[in-house]
Amino acid sequence: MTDDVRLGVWAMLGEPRTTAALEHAGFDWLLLDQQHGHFDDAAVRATFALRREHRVPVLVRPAANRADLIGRALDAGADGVIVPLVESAEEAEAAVAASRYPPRGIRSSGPLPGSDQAERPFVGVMVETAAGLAAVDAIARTPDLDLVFVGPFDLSQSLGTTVDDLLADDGPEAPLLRILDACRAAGVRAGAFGATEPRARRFLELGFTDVVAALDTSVLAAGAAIAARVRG
Ligand code: 3PY
Ligand code: MG
Repeated sequence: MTDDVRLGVWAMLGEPRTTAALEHAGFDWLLLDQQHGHFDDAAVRATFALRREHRVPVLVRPAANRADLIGRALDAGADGVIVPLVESAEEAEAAVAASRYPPRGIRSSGPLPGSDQAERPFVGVMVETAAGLAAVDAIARTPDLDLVFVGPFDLSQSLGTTVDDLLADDGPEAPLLRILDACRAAGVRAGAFGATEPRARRFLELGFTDVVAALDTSVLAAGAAIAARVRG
């Protein structure tokens, strides 16, 4: 595994204390999910309020590609965002602009302490539809974009296949290889939602670097396996 690999853990439960503990669990980054996870704004703020050491970047996935939602996540203290369902270069540019203060972007400045923490937050956009895939070269070239991130559940659904068939495909037209090529050509990072160990390994094998290796729920389930082992 190269030094450039950054393994993430994806928090869905909306549980500030459990989530804050994950910052110390050995992953390289942590994400709070406001799209499909149980993180409302209060849970996001409570999680950041519990943060003491800033060991690893903590990102937020807002519920949608909207400047108000992205601004609120950054004001709460996020080190960056991964924005869902981006389908064009214009939508990618909107996500970057929402994350930057003028003159580069349109982010509004709030007076509360902490809201100006990340001057240059990390910005990832999710390619997870057939339309996003068709536009991936232009999306990846968006100025100041850091990451293109694959959502394999939505992408496989949109392409009429399954997650495992999408992951197994390494033919000349393979969607995941197309996304990797676009990222390499543009010089941005390539990430993906692996979430289980075999899928995370497969994404790494294909060449993705910013791979989600576990969910908060799977971390808990792995700990629960101790009961079975102790019982013998
Ligand atoms: C997807 O796979 O579509 C995701 O967004 C993962 O949460
Ligand atoms: Mg998705």
